[in-house]
Amino acid sequence: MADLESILEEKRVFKPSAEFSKKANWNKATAKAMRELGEKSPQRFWAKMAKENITWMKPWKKVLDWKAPNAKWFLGGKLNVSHNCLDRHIEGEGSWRKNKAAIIWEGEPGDTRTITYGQLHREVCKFSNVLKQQGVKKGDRVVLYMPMIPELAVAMLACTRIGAIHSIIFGGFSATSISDRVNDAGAKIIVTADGGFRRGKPFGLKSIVNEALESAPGVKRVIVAKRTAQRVSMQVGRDLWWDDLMAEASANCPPAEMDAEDPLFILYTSGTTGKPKGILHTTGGYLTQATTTSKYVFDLKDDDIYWCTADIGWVTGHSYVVYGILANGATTVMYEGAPNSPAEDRFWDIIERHRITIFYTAPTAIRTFIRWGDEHIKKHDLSSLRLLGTVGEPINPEAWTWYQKVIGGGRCPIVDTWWQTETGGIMITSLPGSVNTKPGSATLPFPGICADTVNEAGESVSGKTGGLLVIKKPWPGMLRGIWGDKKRFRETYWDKFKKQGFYLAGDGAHRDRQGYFWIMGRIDDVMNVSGHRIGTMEVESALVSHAKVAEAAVVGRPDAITGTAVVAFVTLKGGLEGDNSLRDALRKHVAKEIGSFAKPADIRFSNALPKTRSGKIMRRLLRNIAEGVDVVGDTTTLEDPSIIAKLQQPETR
Ligand code: 7RM
Repeated sequence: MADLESILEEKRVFKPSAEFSKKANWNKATAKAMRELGEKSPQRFWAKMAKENITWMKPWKKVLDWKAPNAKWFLGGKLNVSHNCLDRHIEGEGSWRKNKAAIIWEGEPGDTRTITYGQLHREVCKFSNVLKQQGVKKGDRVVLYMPMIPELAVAMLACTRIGAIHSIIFGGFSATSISDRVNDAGAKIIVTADGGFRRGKPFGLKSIVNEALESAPGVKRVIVAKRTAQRVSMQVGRDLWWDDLMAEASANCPPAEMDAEDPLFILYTSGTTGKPKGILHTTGGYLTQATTTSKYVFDLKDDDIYWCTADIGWVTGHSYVVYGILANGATTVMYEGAPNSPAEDRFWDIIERHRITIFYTAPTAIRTFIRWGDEHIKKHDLSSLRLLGTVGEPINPEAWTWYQKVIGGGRCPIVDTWWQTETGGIMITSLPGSVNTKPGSATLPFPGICADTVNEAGESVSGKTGGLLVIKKPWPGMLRGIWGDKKRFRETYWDKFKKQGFYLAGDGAHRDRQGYFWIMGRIDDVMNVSGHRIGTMEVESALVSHAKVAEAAVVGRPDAITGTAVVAFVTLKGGLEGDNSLRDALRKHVAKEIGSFAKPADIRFSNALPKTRSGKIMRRLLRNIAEGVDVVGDTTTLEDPSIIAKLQQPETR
């Protein structure tokens, strides 16, 4: 890697080494050819990828059917996701992978399991039969609420094997969040575990499911995997143990022949209202994009040991812990717990012991490692690493260069990957063997992806001011809708540029003279806290559901570690006074309603909020106040301008 230019940080350019380029799955010449093909004809590019990277039971008849906002990819094509992730690696040409590690799992207490492709196939077939026995049919929704244990991957793959639609709920979500999602999806079955381990302690999951099910009467079955051996209460006739069911299950379960456009999974994500959106993905297009991007962005080779630190409960875990990686026949590492358990060097210890070659994590984690200090890293041999990746939020150039130097030893290319739950797979990224990188830029669209920055009129813009990030042409992994809400799907993503048929990503970005993308963050009322999307409205609804709260306004404030910190302005019901114990109670309440990760860092009480005469809260002003900077811009529309000064007073803190 050569540091070509310096002085101005933004101007630094890092070139992939000749050696890396030569061996890369796409070298400079192929990458160039693929980029050209993708520009000339995205359909031809993706058809080529679908043919080369996916095993189809029946070929498709037509690549794309596009009537904005509805896309169908690979029409008439038949395939099965678990067949692509498992069967094709243990039979025929790929059969040598039967005894290759599919998953290397490490529990937080230090226990490890290595599961070969042959073993994973057998477990998945058995659990497919368990699901069938419990009455699960093609198209049924199965909710998975589990810790980071191999059973989660087994359950996902089993769903795909029989054509059931999984909806994974991250293990940090509360009972209320579970029942909302279960009811929205109309799920009749939940797969969970007794609990998991985090920071040296067991936490409960089944107990939270029990609470959730009081408000989700549609659920008739709960399957419980054993992880912590803590005592749990099981409801007779409804709840069954994973191990008991697996002991009886046959290991013979042929994969169902699924249509390319059959639903594959739903994943709930935050939007600008209090109600999360069930993002729907389908089979053929999603798998094509997840598999293709895994192969060329992470440059996956058969001898790689790849580790993505994301929880499977987020989209990154779906696409880049499980589907995209296993479809390539690669070895994926799964870690159950926290990065500082038992000590701050846990990740580096894992990398050293498992000889990890590719490491994919989030900027918020990188900033945390910087704060913890380099001494934890120096203790370990990280020379096995050859490629690094980031995802989830913009990475500041200082964190990027630290990552490049201290973790990558100056020798590993960094792929900064921009994408969303909605896009299914990576959209803007460097290709490690062919794209020069600049710290802080996600660089260029992946071949076959037509991304741009535009003004309000939908015209391309370049230069520092930037514009709205849009995707101008359909792509295979794109969401096919919001579960049960066609109107919201159109309104959220498509109405803004209806005439042009562009997808509105909800991010601002600018492009530099080389066409590199610099993502500037969300333009809507969605906060990005540690790479997790949380709607301001979601937190507000949670706060207002507390008996003492009259009104709440939530904004994000830049934070050195988490990217954004949640700041809540709260007005209390008649005559009540706010104090620290109420702050605590409200934080706990938000944790209960949504999950710990959504807890406000800062709660400020006030007897009024800044509103326009029409009653709209002026968040722009609250953002200034939360940041402790002067309130700038127009305040003439405020109903009561004296509120600003009151909110700035220290006693409201
Ligand atoms: C994969 C994921 C999506 C939002 C997205 C952005 C932000 C993600 C990057 C990024 C700058 C990146 N899905 N984002 N990756 N911003 N550079 N490389 O995170 O649905 O949970 O979030 O995350 O704002 O719109 S997500």
